[in-house]
Amino acid sequence: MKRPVGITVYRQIMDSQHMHGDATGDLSGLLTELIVAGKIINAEANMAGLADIIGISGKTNIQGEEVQKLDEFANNTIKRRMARSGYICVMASEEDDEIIPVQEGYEGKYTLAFDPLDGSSNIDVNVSIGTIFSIHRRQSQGKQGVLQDVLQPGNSLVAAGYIIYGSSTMMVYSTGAGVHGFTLDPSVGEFFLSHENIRIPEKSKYFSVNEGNYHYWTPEMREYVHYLKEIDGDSGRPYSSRYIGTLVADFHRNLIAGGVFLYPRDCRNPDKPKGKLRLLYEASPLAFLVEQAGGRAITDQGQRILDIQPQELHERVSLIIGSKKEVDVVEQFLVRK
Ligand code: AHM
Ligand code: MG
Repeated sequence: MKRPVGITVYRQIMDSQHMHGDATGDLSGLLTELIVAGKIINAEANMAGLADIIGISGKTNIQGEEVQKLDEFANNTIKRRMARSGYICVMASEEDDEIIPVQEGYEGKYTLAFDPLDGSSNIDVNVSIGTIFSIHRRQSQGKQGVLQDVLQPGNSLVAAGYIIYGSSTMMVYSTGAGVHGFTLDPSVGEFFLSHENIRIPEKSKYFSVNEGNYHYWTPEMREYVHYLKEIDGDSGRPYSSRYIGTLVADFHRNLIAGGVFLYPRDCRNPDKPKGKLRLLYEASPLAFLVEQAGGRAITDQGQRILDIQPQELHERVSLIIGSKKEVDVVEQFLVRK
């Protein structure tokens, strides 16, 4: 049978490293470690449906332990691999309250923030899930990294991306020179370049939002979504709705097919309206990717996501992200007030 001949993700990473004369190879090494972690998580995700019948199949994991929940497994896999990689000085994960130190003697010059398994509510129902990551250069001088090293805005990201475990497994990343997508060929265990220099369509007719929250939104947001559903052939309305409930999957769909994803602030608590998604390892890396692909990402107050200076590790933010012209329209509704 014919095998795909193509550029592997490793080749692409090495090629972009060679374009930077001063590169030491650390970023390439870091991305390579993440890819290995992604492959391990992918293999486990493929077994997710078997977890409950593990007794029947007689399977235990490699340490002979009881099988862990998939999100815990993903978190532990990344932490263990990265703690001794030598490329990072500190980590932050959605699953850990505090920053995660690396092993002594292995401190490197980057930082890593990640959501080990985004879309956890979709794990048990066979819907796409994914790992999202953000890489910054360290700022502190000491041995171990500190909180300030991970509290950096998206505009100083060195690299960001995700691995999506779906109908096929893909890795999408950027080091600031375009966005590239690679598809895993499970028969050879290799990611091959399948989507070179991804450009998000400028316009589209799709929107992704949890409309169940409609009555908790601001009037501007309600007006906008109402507008999308009105009939107006000239502007292509009504738009079609697509909502998976896994940020990385909704984002990926819109990145390829065009569209706008919205998770506005929730006014259930009117004194302190908040977004749901996290800045450091959800909004910021995807904002970096979307801008690299020609799209936009803002808050529901019109601020560019990449310009937000994080104040805390698990800070939440509202997110409007996707095709440039679609985000422009949302912005017009927001500033109408
Ligand atoms: P998680 O990190 O616990 O999986 O939560 C984040 C997820 C996102 O992937 C998704 O966009 C959002 O929560 C869906 O939220 P809702 O169920 O409120 O629509
Ligand atoms: Mg998440």
